[in-house]
Amino acid sequence: MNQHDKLALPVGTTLDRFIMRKQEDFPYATGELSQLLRDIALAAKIVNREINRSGLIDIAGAYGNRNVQGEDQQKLDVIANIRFIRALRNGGEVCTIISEEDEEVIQTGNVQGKYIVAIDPLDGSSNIDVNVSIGTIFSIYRRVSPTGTEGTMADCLQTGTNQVAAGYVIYGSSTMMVYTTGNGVNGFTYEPSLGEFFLSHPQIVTPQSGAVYSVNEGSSNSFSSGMAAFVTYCKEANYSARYIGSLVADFHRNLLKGGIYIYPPTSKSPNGKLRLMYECNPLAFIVEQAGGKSSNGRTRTMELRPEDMHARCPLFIGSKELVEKAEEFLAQEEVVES
Ligand code: P6P
Repeated sequence: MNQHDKLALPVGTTLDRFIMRKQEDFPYATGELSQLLRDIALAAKIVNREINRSGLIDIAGAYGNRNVQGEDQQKLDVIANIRFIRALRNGGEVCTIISEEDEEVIQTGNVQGKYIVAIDPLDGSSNIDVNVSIGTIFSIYRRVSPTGTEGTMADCLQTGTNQVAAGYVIYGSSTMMVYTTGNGVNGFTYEPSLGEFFLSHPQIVTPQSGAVYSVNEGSSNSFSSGMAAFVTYCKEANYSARYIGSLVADFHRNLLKGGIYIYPPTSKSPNGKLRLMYECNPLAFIVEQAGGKSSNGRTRTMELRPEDMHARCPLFIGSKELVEKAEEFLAQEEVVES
């Protein structure tokens, strides 16, 4: 353990200083991942400003296009996508990007870049016009192909266990960036007047259990018997139902207070609605680093093999005991139905 580990960095440390000090914990670190994290934070500051102004200038509302998901693209979706791609391209560390807003991979031209980024630039964007918290979710992988060439599909379709970093930005009552590089989870709160993120939630550990379940019960007619049984269990245990309809907001609350978020298979979304590469895997990395659990109801999220960049998967994520309880109910349905 070097001297830095002994000195847990104090609340109020800037994100820049935190990244630099943590890099010193890795003697062979060359600073590229540190720079990449800074690039993401810079784009987040710019997007934060656009979001905060969106009510005042005409950039809220639908863009008139539909993204690869067939969802109405909101103007801020497009702006956020442009901002993050530009920051990652200009930063030079990323060779290829997977974005929820783009059907094809984005080659940045940085053929010497060692990293791949999978990103949902603005998740929950349907909530923009009603001033509900929204978020950015990102995963970072090291490329497996040699530098000097464009990133390949093999670089992009890695399992979540290969992530070198993951994080999210929540644009809420305050804006926060929460991320992990595999050594715990830390949260930084943005001070707009200073233009800085400051360490506010060091070494986040999620409660092993909780009394909150987050699922859209409007889809309950198409829940499996095991899923329906788990929801009944939660009601009989007098848990609170909390569903904001914005993944990052629901996840963040449950991470700090305990609880489970579920997007199960439904008749409308037989594989669930959420995307493995830039929604489920990054949050799974974070929750595991915070002592929680994430699966598709049976298999650990980060071990799911991505069939394509925009593959969907069911998501059961949050406090370890609640995820395991939900998995028990699903396992029982297999026994009953087999
Ligand atoms: P539903 C937002 O579109 C999103 O991707 C997540 O942020 C959110 O949790 C989920 O979809 C809401 O989906 O089908 O419950 O409206």
